[in-house]
Amino acid sequence: CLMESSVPLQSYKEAAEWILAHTDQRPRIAVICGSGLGTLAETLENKTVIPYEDIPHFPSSTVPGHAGRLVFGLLNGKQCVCMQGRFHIYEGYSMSTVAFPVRVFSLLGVDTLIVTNAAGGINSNYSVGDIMFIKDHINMPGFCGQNPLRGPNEDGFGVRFPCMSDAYDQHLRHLAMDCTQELGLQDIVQEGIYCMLGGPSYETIAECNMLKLLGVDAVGMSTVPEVITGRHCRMHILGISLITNMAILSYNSTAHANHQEVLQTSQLRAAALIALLTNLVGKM
Ligand code: R1P
Repeated sequence: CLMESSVPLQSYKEAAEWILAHTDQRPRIAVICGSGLGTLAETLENKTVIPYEDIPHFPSSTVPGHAGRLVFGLLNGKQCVCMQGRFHIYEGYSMSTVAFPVRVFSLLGVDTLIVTNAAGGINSNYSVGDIMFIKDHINMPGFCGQNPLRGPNEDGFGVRFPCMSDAYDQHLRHLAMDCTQELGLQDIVQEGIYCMLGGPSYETIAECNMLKLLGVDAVGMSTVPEVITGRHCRMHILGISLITNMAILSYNSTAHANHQEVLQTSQLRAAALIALLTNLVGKM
């Protein structure tokens, strides 16, 4: 098992103070854009764009489809901050480093976190291009001790033993469901369980079948660290997986999972997701 190294409290504070000094915008909503989903940030009005490398202690994005910038601006009239690019443990970051921006957002005054990702469909009723609202997750790396809250508890952010049975806000999920009806997207919407694996190798056929047995609907390599950290500091969370490819469950399949396919599907559905989030944020 990997050891978790916790981030010093001072680093969060210095990052937040730097950001507060570089923008007048004070959003209460943060959006983490998954693989290939960063175009949402382009649609904000009155943008302030801050590259991650300018912010003290901020990690760097190393994955294609993750630009590595914070974009502040108005989405449907509401102040938001978008992470155009997230961090993953397979990049070599600890869980707490992956979730570093979430605590910084909390210090900025953010209380609602929308987390998006590209995921592989495990549920056989799903299709490529489906939008899945996450109702629960499985922290597979957590089974061997990987958790962003590992290490001394920061009482200023939250309690030592946070509850996770309500990690994904039901009210936000229902609101998002209403938006999909309004936009005529109901036929491509699902609600399910997301499982995080460490990556970067995609799942084997045996692993996919195991996840199916466990009741997993979609699998990916992200989201869980940010959600645990966000719930720890009492944020309301909406999780959205875009099903960018179907997991390979049969040894007869000739398909091969690849990041190009993931990015292509993201591009295909970017407009629908942008419409959904724009509509939703307007209702918040
Ligand atoms: C694999 O194609 C990449 O897509 C997903 C996986 O987690 C992995 O990083 O990206 P996001 O979860 O960041 O959307």
